[in-house]
Amino acid sequence: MSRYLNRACLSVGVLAIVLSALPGCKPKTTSTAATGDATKSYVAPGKYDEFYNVVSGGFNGQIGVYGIPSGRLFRIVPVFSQSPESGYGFSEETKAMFNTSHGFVPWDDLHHIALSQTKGEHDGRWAFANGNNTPRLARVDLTTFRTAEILEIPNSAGNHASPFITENSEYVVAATRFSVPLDDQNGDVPINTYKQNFKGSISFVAVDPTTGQMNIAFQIRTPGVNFDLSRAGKGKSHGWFFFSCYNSEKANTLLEVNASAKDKDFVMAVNWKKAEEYVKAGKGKKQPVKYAHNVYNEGTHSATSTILNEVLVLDPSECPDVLYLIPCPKSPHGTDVDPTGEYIVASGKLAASIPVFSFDKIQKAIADKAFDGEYDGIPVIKYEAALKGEVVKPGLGPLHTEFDGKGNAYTSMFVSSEIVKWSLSDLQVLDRVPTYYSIGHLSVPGGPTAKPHGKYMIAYNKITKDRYLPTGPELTQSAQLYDISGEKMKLILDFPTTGEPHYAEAIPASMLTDKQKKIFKIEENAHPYAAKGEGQAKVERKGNEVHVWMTAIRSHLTPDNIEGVKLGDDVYFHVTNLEQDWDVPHGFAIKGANNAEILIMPGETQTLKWKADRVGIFPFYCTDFCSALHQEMQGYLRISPA
Ligand code: CUK
Ligand code: CUA
Repeated sequence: MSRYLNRACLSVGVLAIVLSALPGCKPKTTSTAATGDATKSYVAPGKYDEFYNVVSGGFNGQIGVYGIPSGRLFRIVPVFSQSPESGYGFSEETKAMFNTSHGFVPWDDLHHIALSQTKGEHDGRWAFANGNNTPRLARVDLTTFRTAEILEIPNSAGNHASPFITENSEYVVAATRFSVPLDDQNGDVPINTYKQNFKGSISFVAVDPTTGQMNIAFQIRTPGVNFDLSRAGKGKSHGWFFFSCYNSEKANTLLEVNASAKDKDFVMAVNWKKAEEYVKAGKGKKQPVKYAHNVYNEGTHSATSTILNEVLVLDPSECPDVLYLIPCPKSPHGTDVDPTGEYIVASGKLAASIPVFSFDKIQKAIADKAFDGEYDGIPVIKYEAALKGEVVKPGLGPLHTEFDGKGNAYTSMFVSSEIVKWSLSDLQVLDRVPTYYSIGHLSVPGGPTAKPHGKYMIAYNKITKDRYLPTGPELTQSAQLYDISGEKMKLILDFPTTGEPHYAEAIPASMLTDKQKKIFKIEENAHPYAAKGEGQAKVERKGNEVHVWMTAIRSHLTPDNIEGVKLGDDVYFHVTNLEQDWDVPHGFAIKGANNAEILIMPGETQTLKWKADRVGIFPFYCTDFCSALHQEMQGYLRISPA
């Protein structure tokens, strides 16, 4: 039981409450109370889903791509994890994606998705994702569903409050979950000197509007609180970010008694437009620090990794009017902004209340200096001065809120295992439905944008228990689909998911389907070892390296008899897929190589490296069924004594 809960990124304090709320944690008998018309999730054979659901995989480091309303899984996109299936992270071209300032790190904990936006609406270009452990950000290209870029985040110790995005994708943010001595401080300090030595930091990562490439525009150094989650303002609040922060006590051990000693933690409001002005005025200091920036190039079909050496840091004590704090009930988790940008919904997960702050009131409170003192030099806005009101009797353990664009909000309740629908205008609860069990995030298609699509809502639950055929102690994860088109929310489908989904976004299928048929033209292939026709296939020796320029086309690999390789040689199989039909990959594997396979998309070149460590004959073959003569796509490598 505790294993399941520890897995969720909810702090330990909530454990006690959950354990008491789920007596003995016995599975509830399956309820049909909220069940709606299951045919609404039915997508007939051969028909397309209405939405793509881009779902974080949590500890599997991947993104799952599902169809809504069917719940069918289409793709696993490896982001922060190697994929022996595609060769991502194993091929010579993609290994560099896992480079960091401290070496090769082929795993991370991926919690959140942010789809790119233009004018507050999805634009279908990129999906951003955070690496929670080794602080990193990734960008996935939605025309290929492949990871295009990974950026390491310096001055961070866990990139949880990330990658939330502004309404024109100007920035994604990356704020540190753990406060630590930052990179330019001496890190070798007693842990109990947290209060003096531990700091936080927020990175504003600029997104190139044409290429999507990320670069850290500036960082803001902050007091040593723990940043949990964030949302950008939109519409009237565009120019601001809102972060939930816990551990305002700055305790170095987060037993409940310490971390939640105070009644209130904070929402931090960050005026990033103002911060930009300070940057323009030359306020920031360049701090020497090392971090990796890895980019996959679609011309050379290869990733390159660059180690960057400095970052611009703003000190808030020299930049007034950028940071403000708003008190928020115990250990706020989610902080979400409604489609108009006026309401900021925070959730104190150890509380049974959902405070709704008003952007207009926050602005007025700042103008009137309606402050309740300072916290590390940052003005604390009076709770009542910022508050529109609290949702009346919402339930227990509020976490995350999404919106339907019709004036309603939907908040996940981890402890009471339900979703509560409430009205943004009068904060009255309108409906509630159970989830099975203990929901974390929820997702409404377009829910975090200015124009939600409504219609469906997906719950990503933290505890599976009795919902599916058990598969040993490791159960599948449990997502649930609700129809929210009417007044009452109705459960219409359970579907299993992989990894541990946290956040997800959904986007209308029509925005992406036509973009998928991208063809990498063979004549534009700029890979240094591309064989652009069978006539260019060859075997070339350079010292103890053997480079095989190989081509794959239905239905042969060329060359298919390779001799002259000696024991101890490094053999590079550079396989170019000559196909120009967009959906015909070939695969490549060789007997006994201590590597993976590679999958090569049409027009691309990928390289599998193998040190010849045994004398003999080694068959190789195409691993991906490609035609009636797929089985005939094979050949032999001969390794002779040195
Ligand atoms: S978190 Cu997992 S349930 Cu990491 Cu966004 Cu809230
Ligand atoms: Cu090529 Cu199978």
